[in-house]
Amino acid sequence: MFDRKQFLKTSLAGILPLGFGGFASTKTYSGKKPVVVSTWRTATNANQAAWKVLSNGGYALDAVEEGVKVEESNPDNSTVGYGGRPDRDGKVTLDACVMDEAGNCGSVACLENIKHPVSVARKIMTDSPHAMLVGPGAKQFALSQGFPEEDLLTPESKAAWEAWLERGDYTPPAINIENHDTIGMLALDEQGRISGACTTSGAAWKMHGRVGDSPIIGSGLFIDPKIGGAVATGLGEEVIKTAGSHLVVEMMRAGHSPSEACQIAVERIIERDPKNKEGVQVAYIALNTDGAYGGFSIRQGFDAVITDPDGMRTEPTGHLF
Ligand code: SD4
Repeated sequence: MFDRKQFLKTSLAGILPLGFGGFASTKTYSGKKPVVVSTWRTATNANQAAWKVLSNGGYALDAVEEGVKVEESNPDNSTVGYGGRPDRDGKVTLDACVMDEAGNCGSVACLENIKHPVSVARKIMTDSPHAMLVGPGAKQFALSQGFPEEDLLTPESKAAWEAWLERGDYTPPAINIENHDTIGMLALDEQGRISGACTTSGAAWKMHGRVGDSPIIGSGLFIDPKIGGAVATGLGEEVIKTAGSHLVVEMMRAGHSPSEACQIAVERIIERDPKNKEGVQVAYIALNTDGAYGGFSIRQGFDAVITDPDGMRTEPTGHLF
């Protein structure tokens, strides 16, 4: 369960450093395995696809890839893959990454015309000497690996972009459940291997070439083989400025539960710039190598989908505001 009690105990402390558990805590936090956790309540189909892999004794990395691909293919998800909202020039540009149980990673940013950036990211990890490819070079690599070139701008996305052009207002909308469901996913398989994936079309109407946190290892996603993993969603610029997912994992290493660690990373965003109290949403989910999971968000409205041997459920996380 998300540590709501712990949150209530500590939320009144506002943004002061957290003392519970202590940095030298020897507490252990354990859950069940296999388990898959993903961002936003919209991710039930994705969780189901991941669970199919995990419940058959499959590999965590296969589970997260299969899981997030469901949303990459879903034209109704306007923030991921096919059907993702374009940038201000009308181009759909995608960001994604993966990390495995050994801390290997692959990442792709500003990729156009390829429906499954998460699979391109995995190929970069396994079949290239690099960790990250961007833009035309990433596309060239994807095509060389046999990924088909596709138009990802759906008629709905095109219409939404055209309506936005009429307004011509460049203020990025506050990211929350009403307008955002980037998918981040963490899985621990039966053999105890932990992996993660994150994939998004980023902020709608962004400047062409804008890259968010989602493909940045340590910001949008981080896995430490011995500790666990974390993944972020929300306003990527703020996640990047605080290297959020890495911070969450390091706080788990320091002895905090997954929810406590996520809360610390959320509070860091407000500490760094108190103006982020107004309108900014960032949320983290975390999973440790014992199967304990948790999450925390700046504001209300964020939740996560969890599937483990007890079944699938959606749980809201603690939040600051
Ligand atoms: C980004 N973090 O590109 C992503 C957006 C997001 O739900 O998570 N949306 O900034």
